[in-house]
Amino acid sequence: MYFITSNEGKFREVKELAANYDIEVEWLKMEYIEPQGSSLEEIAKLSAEMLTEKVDGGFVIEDSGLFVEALKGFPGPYSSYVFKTIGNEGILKLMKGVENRKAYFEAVVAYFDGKDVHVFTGTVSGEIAREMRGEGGFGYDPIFLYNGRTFAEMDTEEKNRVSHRRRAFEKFFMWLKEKD
Ligand code: ITT
Repeated sequence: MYFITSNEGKFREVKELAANYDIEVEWLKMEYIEPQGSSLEEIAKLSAEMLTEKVDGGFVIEDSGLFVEALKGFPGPYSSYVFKTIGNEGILKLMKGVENRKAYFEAVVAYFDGKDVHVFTGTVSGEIAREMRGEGGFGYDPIFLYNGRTFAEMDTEEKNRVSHRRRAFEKFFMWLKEKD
């Protein structure tokens, strides 16, 4: 199955997750323009529909984001842009002196089977750390605390046990298996 993403970290995690279901995922490294939308679900769906025009056959994509409660859900659907601009330092700055550190990651998988687009969602709740910690993972992992450690302090296997990506892809893979 082709997984279209420009993000190597995502691909690495999904490859491992898929292996548990005996599914082989191939990386179609490609950057595509994300349409605007108010939710990740809407964006993932629209992106998949747009990509059906460009890619032959079935494929899967995933859109994800970090939602910080004290920032009213920011960066949410803008996570990619915010990461490229202000990054983790910027989020930590916005959160300086803020007591409510609650945040969650969401991942939305959109699968095109050659005919229709199917969507699967997963979330994981945690907190925004007070400083960056850890060398692993990617993106916001160094500032996302789960049970006292950041995602960047975990290896792929450990993050994959609890992550938003795991939860979304698990739903998708189970659905695929049941369908066969
Ligand atoms: P593609 O759209 O090409 O798949 P992207 O990196 O642009 O790659 P998203 O728009 O879905 O992917 O990602 C939004 C941002 O959230 C991006 O900056 C990621 O680095 C970050 N992000 C997504 N999943 C994450 C995770 O598991 N841990 C940390 N940061 C994550």
